[in-house]
Amino acid sequence: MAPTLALVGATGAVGGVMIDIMNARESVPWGEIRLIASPRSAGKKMTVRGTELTVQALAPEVFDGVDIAMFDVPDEISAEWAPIAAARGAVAVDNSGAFRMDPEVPLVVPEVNLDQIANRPKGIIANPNCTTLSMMAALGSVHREFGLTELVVASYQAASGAGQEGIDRLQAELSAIAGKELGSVAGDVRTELERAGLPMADSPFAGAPLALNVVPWAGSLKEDGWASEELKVRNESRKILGIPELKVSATCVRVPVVTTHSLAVHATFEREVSVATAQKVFAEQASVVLVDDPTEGVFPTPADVVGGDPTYVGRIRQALDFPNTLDFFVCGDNLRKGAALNTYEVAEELAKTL
Ligand code: 2RA
Repeated sequence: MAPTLALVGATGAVGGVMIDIMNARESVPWGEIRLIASPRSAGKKMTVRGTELTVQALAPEVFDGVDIAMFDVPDEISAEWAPIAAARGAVAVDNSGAFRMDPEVPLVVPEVNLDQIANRPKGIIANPNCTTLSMMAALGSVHREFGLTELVVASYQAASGAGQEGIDRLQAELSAIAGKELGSVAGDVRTELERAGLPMADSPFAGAPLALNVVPWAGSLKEDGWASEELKVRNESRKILGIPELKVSATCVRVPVVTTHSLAVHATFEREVSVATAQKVFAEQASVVLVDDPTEGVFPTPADVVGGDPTYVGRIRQALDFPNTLDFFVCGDNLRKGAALNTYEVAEELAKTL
């Protein structure tokens, strides 16, 4: 019998992208699809693949008969409800941070460690943070070829990583400064935004303007001055790639882009590298698109790739002063492969095994 799928958090931003992804698929492996959300959204009607479905309130019984439950909800909701779904017989594929570093929960990117979906003693599979995910398909492919040993990355993270609030804030800031000659005097953007009724204290971007600016902070403060996003890149990369001792250093930066995270990657390998081989490896990886022609000024940018499923890779160079090291730039839609799409791909792969 075709498996039953539940989408928990159906009415949220990532839930909406998930429904778009299912609607765009040529075919899906599901029999019944259940949409689940908080009691506040229960009763809402949403159309999935031409059928109008009624959103059900989150409750233990809604998981009865469910084979796979995708969770796109805040950490605390996943922490409570993914185990309930698993206890009722579903495999939970969770897009929150609640289980990512749990040693009994695999952290899966299908292009890199699909085999791990079978290793799920808690009945839960985790989806990585969008910053890690945005580079992982590309990084995994060159790791297989050359053997990764060290990773230094700088992220250029979009406002939508901070949710709808982040998008709204960036749009409001851009509207408030439109047409004004700002950016040549220290503090003028901040002053103009405050004057326009956008106090920095209300911003999700660490109290700094995002318009006409870059903000070297994403996430919450952790020990020794690290931001949570930076530690996620380190810990999750190690777990996904299966290299517990991988040397990683990340600096996470927010940029005035609505959607699509980018990363500048400096990756060192065991074996000798070449740009030509790296380009071939990227080009052969199904979910990676090579956009790399320096002679023509061709490289990926968020504005050109947003809304796409693949990871886009360009600016591939052999580091001049570091042996066995490649520098490259990746862009990936943080709401698609970075969140909804990866979760859905894991669910589809699971469906083949049930
Ligand atoms: C961000 N990676 O961009 C986070 C979202 N999970 O803020």
